[in-house]
Amino acid sequence: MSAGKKFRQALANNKPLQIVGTINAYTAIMAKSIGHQAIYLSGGGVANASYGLPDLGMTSLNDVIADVQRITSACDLPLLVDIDTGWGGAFNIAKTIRDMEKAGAAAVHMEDQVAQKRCGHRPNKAIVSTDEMVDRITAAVDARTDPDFFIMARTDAFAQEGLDAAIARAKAYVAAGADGIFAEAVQTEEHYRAFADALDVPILANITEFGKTELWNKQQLGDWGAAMVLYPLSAFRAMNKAAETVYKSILEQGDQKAVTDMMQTRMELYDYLGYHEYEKKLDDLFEQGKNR
Ligand code: PYR
Repeated sequence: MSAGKKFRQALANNKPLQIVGTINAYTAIMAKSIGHQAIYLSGGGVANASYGLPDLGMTSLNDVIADVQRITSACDLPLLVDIDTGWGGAFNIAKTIRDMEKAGAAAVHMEDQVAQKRCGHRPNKAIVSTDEMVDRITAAVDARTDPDFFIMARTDAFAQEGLDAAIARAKAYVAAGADGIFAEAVQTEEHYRAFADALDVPILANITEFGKTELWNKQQLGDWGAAMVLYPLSAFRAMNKAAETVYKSILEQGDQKAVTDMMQTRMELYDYLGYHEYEKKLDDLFEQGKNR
């Protein structure tokens, strides 16, 4: 089954589908093992975690593809990838879609911000015209080879243009072939319901912490018409806070005894990796070698 088909099945089977950010291959394995059905690679996350950069359009297709490949090699859950603005004009966007499919992504979201983009929950975003975004979507949809590869349009228009204009844009994006709509930085039940009522494609709610949206429960969001709930950087933020605490403790205390309770143990680490099966395989291979 193609990655795109898996994503569509997960969407059909979960109302709404929770999609958790997995900043690397190991956390993707953990998310699957815990029971999640779909995972996410955040553009901001790649910039921050893999390159030490802010989410300001400084990473490229190849930067993101490298992380996509690592994750899809290790985990077969359907992966939704943030492709920012698609990284260029029509031919660049076509290449982005083909490369994402080849790298094993199941779905992407592409936004209507200008190339010099910002985090969706920050002020002073600028967006391109509806026509320009429609051209981006047309190029993306035309380029996909797997008809199930899921192409989501993200609109950042709510912050600048308000609800009605954002919905009008979303309608134009769906008419151009978008399979779903990511309504960025909308805030209330009224907003979610308005998007869901106006459109007959799945709507994504981005429940990112410390942003413009409250941490609504998936049950509420599902009742309001959201088909997908995204937690783009939740685990990453927690990992960072834990790392900060550990680094400080080692410096201040001279050892790590005070923080071992908050650490994953060696065995827990190994269990997610199937470490012991790998080791047994190695032992078996050496045994066979000896007996030859
Ligand atoms: C990000 O995490 O980068 C999003 O765009 C949601």
